[in-house]
Amino acid sequence: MRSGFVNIIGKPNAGKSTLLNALIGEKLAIVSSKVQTTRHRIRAFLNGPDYQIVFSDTPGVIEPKYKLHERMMEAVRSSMEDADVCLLMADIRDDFEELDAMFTALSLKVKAILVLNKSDMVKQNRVGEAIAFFNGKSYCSGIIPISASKKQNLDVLLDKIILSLPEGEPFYDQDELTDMPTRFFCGELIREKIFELFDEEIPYQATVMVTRFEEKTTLIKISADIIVQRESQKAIILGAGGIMIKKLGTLSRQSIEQFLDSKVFLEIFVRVRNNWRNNESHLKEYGYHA
Ligand SMILES: Nc1nc2c(ncn2[C@@H]2O[C@H](COP(=O)(O)OP(=O)(O)OP(=O)(O)O)[C@@H](O)[C@H]2O)c(=O)[nH]1
Ligand SMILES: [Mg+2]
Repeated sequence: MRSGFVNIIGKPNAGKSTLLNALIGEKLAIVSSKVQTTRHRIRAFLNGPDYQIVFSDTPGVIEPKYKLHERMMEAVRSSMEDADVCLLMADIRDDFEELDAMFTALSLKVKAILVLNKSDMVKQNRVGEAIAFFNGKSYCSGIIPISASKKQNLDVLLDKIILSLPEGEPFYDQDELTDMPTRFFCGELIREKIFELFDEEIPYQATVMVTRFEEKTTLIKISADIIVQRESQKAIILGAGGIMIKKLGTLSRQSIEQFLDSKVFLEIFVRVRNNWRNNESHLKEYGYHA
């Protein structure tokens, strides 16, 4: 039996969350075309006949600008500390020198597999160039080109991961998929719709907290707060005559219903908390623990 922690680390938007979902076969981590979508470390388990992999998706590595960013980078650091194997994830179109500088700066203490994602977007010779460039780098014990969204070459990646795992018994119950509470994922699905529906700064000024989760006989009742930093942002989320919040509510409810495989009654409130991204007690309240 092999088991261990495999943590996915890389720049924002590289496709880390898409990979987690593809490997697990469930949509657990939210995905968007915008950077800095993921804010928490998200653990998910993959069980095979003779292995258990505890994958962690993490926020993209950035230079922190405010306390929320610092929390996000703490999630990355904690993932680096308990990893048995790191998946260093890169968009294969990114600049190799820049990626190299970033991966070197991480000073990883464990084996890392370089995962070159979005290979579906480039010609074969780019893959060859990447392998030639990264081959022999000190942090790199293997290089695997994949497409997370097209699920290409994931079997090769998985085989390589399993071979790199230490021997040991499973850490978690084999019926479990994740150790995060269901209500967390419901909040995330609402946040994903905010990323989808609103441009510019709004997704970055907002967070979501599920305040009620009640399983009734025929449906699940969920209440959630969307927290923004200013009244003007609240007005944008509500939209003229409430048109945007209505749209957001419908889309969120549908995706939560799909996730929970149940009928859902969803109530959303928009609240303004000045500068919540820089306020310790607000961050804690909204689930961004130190
Ligand atoms: N063409 C292509 N697009 C991909 C692939 N994998 C992910 N994407 C897209 O890249 C974008 C970012 O994907 P995410 O999975 O959210 O990226 P991430 O690394 O988790 O991003 P952060 O959470 O912001 O750090 C989304 O629009 C995905 O659909 C891939 O293999 N090929
Ligand atoms: Mg992500």
